[in-house]
Amino acid sequence: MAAAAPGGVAGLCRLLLPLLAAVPAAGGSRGAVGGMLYPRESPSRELKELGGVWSFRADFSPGRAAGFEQRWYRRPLRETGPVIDMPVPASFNDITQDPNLENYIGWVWYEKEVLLPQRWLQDNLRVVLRFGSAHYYSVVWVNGVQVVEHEGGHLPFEADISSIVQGSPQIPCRITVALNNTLTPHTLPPGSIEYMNDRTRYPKNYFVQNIRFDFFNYAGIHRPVVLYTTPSVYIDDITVTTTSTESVAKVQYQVSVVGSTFYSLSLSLRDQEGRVVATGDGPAGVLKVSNPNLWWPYLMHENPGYRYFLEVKMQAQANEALLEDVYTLPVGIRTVHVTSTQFLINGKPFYFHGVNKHEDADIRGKGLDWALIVKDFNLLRWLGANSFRTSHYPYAEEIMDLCDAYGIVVIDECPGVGIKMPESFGNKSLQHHLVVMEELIRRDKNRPSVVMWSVANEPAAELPPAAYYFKTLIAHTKGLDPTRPVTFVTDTNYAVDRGAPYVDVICVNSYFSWYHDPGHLEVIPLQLTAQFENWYKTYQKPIIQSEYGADSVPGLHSDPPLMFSEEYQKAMLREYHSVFDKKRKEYVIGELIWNFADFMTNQGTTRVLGNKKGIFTRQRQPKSAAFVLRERYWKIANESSCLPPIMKSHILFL
Ligand code: GCB
Repeated sequence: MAAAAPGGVAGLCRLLLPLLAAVPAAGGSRGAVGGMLYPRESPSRELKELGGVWSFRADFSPGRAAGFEQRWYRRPLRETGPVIDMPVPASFNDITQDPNLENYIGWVWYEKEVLLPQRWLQDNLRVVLRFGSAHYYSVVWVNGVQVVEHEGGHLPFEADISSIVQGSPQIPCRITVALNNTLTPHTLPPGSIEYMNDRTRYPKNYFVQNIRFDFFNYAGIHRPVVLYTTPSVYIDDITVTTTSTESVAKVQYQVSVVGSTFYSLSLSLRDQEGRVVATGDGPAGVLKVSNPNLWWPYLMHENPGYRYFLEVKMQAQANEALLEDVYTLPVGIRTVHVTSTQFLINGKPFYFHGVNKHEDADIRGKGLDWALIVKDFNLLRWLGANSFRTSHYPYAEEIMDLCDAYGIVVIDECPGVGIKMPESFGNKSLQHHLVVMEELIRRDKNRPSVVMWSVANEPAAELPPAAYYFKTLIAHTKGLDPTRPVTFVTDTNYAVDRGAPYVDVICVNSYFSWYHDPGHLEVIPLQLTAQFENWYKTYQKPIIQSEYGADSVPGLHSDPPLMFSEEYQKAMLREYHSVFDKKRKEYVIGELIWNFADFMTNQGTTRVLGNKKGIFTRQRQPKSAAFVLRERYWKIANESSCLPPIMKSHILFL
């Protein structure tokens, strides 16, 4: 951040912190209230997408407070000053040529005017405004009335706006969003503002945003914004868990309804041919499916990602009208178990051969982009990858849907990345972290692709408060979802890691021959073997190599291999792989390359227009390492799966 902001950090924090503390309406530490079902059309629900061009203004005023002081939300944004066009969804940083906007810190304002269909304005109908995500702290008004605020940049939030739009049917519905990307020691991820007071070196009121994570802190409305309707009595949440033997599966369900206590519920589970395979009624029960088609990971079965469809129908009497709500949830039947040496999906050993990703691309930053999403899934399948970790924050629901559908297994990570400062282990941070896990599990609990929660990446787990912090956080996560294992990803030495006792699977990152002993590929076998043996001897838990990698600048060649060349990246892979091949016969249950694609970071002396550890470039072209990995992943898949050869060749030509 290079902008001088009179009022600087004090002004920003005065503005941000009172807002975080004062209104516990949605964010803060109040806990996740109600359901957060993905908005889907149904006979009783309509949906209107609000993507496109929105009006936008960054508040460059001293202290960044003009928008609140002048109440920009009360009038159309164009009436309170100049506006520019801003795409939604997208990060705002890379859209213009203005370096001040690229590196902006503080409040930005978005606005969209929408016309609602007349039929949405009747009684007994609920109109909901939903954001897939907006980074980092959001305050939302409709027609000048505040409807929701939310802390956290990667999870959805919504507001019932019926009373506002139904009270003023003449005017278009004006949606105003104020968004603040400031990170503090208590946000997730954490950060801090540093105010540079040395007037001989910095201008007045100069400050920088410090972060301890390695990706650009893109900000904006990153995921779809939609308006959707439900009846005023509606299905608020559905929770499904599954168990199975070979011949019969049990789908346990729980449905919550809001708006009335007098309602009836009927459920039917259909297979992919549309045949009803089980029915039920009431808010909780068990559906039995004989000869179930299980949900299998990609390359583990010829029909991966099999999903049934659970249609939930609610009927209620309200104001002398019969209201009906229908919601259909995809359901995958599968089980997950962890032993001291294995990760079992449907009782069979599963080996994670996959990647770590980022939501990141040219121009759009972290904004959802369908072309990129589908391209990435094609590359994953081309590679023979069966899994990824959502490093280092929850990914879009649209991405998770495709993981469910294609059978790509997910380690679902929350934004607990860069937790390094002692104050980020305090009660305030912990309370917020608990809420984030509630929001994440509420969103993703029904996804068969999600097989494990990751509560953090590379925290300072050696610090004394880390013990209580992770004990509490992991216990809370298990309480919310007893069906999935929990981990966090560590780079702390096995002997001093205070969080590791509480995880089910050890996920360890290491960069031998890169950050340690740079240039010395020959140390890898010894150091990596010792790493695995030390962790296993200490904990007797299965281990995933959750990161390993080397930067390579595409087109840079060197033989013998030197750092940053494509050859070095390949050679590093081969050294790691030879150790994985020995240890996967014992207790190593996975390998996830860092990283799937090059991605943007803050500027620094070790970053060349971002992090270059991708096996694909940022534009998704393969580097040499991608071919090495592809050969390996297909070999592992062929050894361990029972796919018919025709299926394999079909997939190869995706
Ligand atoms: C890590 C981090 C990841 C970084 C990577 C690197 O350990 O978990 O976020 O990008 O190393 O390339 O430095």
